[in-house]
Amino acid sequence: MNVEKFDSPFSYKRPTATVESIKEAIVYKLIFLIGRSPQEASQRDWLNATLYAVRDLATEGWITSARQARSEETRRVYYLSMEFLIGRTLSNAMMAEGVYELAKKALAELNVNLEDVLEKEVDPGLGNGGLGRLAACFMDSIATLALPGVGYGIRYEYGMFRQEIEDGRQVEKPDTWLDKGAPWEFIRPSKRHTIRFGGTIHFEGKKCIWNSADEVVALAYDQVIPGYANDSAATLRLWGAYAGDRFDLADFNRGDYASAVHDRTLSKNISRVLYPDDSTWSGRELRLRQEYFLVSASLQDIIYRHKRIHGTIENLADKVAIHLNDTHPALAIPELMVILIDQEGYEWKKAWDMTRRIFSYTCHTLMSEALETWPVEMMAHILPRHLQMIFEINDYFLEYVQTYVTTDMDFIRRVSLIEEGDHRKVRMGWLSVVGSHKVNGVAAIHSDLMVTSTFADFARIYPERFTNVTNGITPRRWIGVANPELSALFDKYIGKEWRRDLSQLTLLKDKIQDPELKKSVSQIKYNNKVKLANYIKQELGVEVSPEALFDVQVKRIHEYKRQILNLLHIIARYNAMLANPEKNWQPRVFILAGKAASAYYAAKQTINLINDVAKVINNDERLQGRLKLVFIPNYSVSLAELIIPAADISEQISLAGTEASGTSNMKFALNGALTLGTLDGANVEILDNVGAENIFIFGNTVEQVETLRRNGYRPFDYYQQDEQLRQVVDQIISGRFSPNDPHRYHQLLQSLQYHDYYQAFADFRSYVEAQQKVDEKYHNREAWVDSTLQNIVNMSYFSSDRTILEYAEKIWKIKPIK
Ligand code: 26W
Repeated sequence: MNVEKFDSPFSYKRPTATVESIKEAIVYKLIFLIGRSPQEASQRDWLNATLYAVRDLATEGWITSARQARSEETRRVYYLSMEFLIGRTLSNAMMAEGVYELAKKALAELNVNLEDVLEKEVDPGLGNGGLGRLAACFMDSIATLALPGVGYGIRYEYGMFRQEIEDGRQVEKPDTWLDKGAPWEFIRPSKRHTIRFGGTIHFEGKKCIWNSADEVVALAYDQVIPGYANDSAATLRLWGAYAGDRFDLADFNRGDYASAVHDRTLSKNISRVLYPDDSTWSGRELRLRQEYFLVSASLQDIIYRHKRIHGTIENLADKVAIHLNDTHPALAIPELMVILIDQEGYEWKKAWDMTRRIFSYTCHTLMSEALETWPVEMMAHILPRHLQMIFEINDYFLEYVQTYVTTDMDFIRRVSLIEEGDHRKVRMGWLSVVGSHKVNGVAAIHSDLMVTSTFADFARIYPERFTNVTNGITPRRWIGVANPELSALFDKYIGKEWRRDLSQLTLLKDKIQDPELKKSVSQIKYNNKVKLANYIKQELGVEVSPEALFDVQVKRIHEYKRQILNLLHIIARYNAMLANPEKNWQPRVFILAGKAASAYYAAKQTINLINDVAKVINNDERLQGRLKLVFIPNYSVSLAELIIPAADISEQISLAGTEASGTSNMKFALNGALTLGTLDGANVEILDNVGAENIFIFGNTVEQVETLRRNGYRPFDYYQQDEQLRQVVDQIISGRFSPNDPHRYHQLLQSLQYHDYYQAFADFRSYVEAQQKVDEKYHNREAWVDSTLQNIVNMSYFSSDRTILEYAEKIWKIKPIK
């Protein structure tokens, strides 16, 4: 961009990208912002100084692109999400600004090693899993495509817990990510909004008056999301609960110190933790308050900004698209209605038309039990006006259904926004569908199943509303940052454009038989395995050989993802190796990582079992090191960046019909791992893209799963008929892996044997057979590397740039900033 950056008549020192100026900038930041001399600076000081210097480079483009977007008065998207798993920012930002090598040299001249410094950066865990990481990939693509978009989320003081393993068991420790400061953020003291809760409502004529009972202030913390090499950036605005005005000086002066800060503590609790424990009423109430906190602050912000640009909200629906990342921010729908009607004086029907034009919603699950509901009683207490509005929306909607669709009372009961019963509940999924003009699933199979299962009734009412947008991942982070050697190889063969346009990977197809290329690809995989092996040795004291096949399953621990199926096979393999030690066994390292929700007993037991089995296997000398099992604690974005590029096999073994999409499956394949998976989520599309010879598919299909369920799934039959399976199950039950506590896994195994909803035993045989095929293929290393390359070159479709362009065109109707 060569235009004048700031047209007003003032001058300032523009940061430039040369080794000398970066070096100067870093030292300047170190001395004047951090207050340290280069002689005394710690690694963290250098990290922060570098971060500030690089942030400067991104900031100018950020300010100018924001100004440009305002001046164009174009339609914008606001992405509302309770989770953003951004990961570390510095490497990615240096690459976006094109200064990675320069900064490395600059630091080297200061006797500082960039890689060491990068390891010091905290990785904020402001999310759980796929949904949060997807939001982060989307922000990266929005910035890189220069689309007018803002992400809104919550600045949790404690993110996802830090997972420690003690005696094989998960222990949750607070994640104090803010202790080290948050150099990447800009606090916006002037951007604050008051969020109201509780109280009562009454009507004055037709007008509803809400007298709230308490208030919390939301304060904005902005983060620049630099676009890749485009001098542009997007904004991620996170809200923190602010309690500055909640300090009671009178109490304090009286010596009542506890009362003086009591209110402060209460209001700050709102943004204290991600996922308050949902096993208690007060924990769930806090979560509801958080969701409203995000929604109310963001909508006030959106409307304030809109009025400042346009001077009216008459054209709000033309200029604003608001996207709901799952149902968590669904309160935005009644919130906008309340603003339009109670504050702006709009007539109901007109407000509703505007609302529906503005909102769109992505569903990230198929399991109906995962769809959020809120007790009517709780909502009445915390958000009485919104509950009233939801009733009004429901009346309007049900009347429409009765007039135009059906008068079948059963149907009406099913689609009502209120679930009837002793404890009435508000159905947030239904509210999101009714209040949006588009609803999408996140992979082809998921979107198909949505309209035939969870949302079948709604697909009948609004067939044109449902659509698919298959998830994607950003190549900047998942190759650029995570796999520098593979990036350099791509650069050498096809140039640098793949970072901005992943379809460039198809250029590699012509070169796929080049022996030099094949050699490099397998050498790079090996090098990445060495790095991971070193980490495992250092952190866990377990020796693993990079010559072995690395078989990896990293994701939240959940029954539907079936880590237990993985484990059943590992034990079966262990038994087979002991029974036949002379056989030419393919050495394997099984690697698992992931967190279990703190109140999820079965998931925590699974972690315990993995570690118990690991202890036995890793210490059994009869195996001669040919089988290893490691559980890497505290899975996070930065660990994913280390683990994924080192994988040979990517385990995607959820029960068909349960994993909405999965996104790590895409990251693995793009980094050259072969998928071992069921026909579930995005695995199906990965199969379509890479071809059946380059993927290992096993297990029952969605149809077979349903048939089995309909006819009564009897896991015990599989147990009886499959000798290998029976041996494994008997061993676990008899305490083979937990000799000091032989009954430890009774309950876990009982449910697998008698009423496993996720049908692990049913897929066991076909999984074991697929694993044998993996061994055979790995034996022929040539063929393996060919398949690796086929995976890499066929991943273009899974770029989040493609995903975001689909959202922009089909759903948000937005265009890039000029
Ligand atoms: C109601 C509370 C709640 C909050 C978060 C329930 C469930 C969640 C999950 C952690 C949401 C999640 O991460 N879903 C994942 O979203 C990814 C992005 O679309 C998909 O690829 C995964 O299949 C899906 O599990």
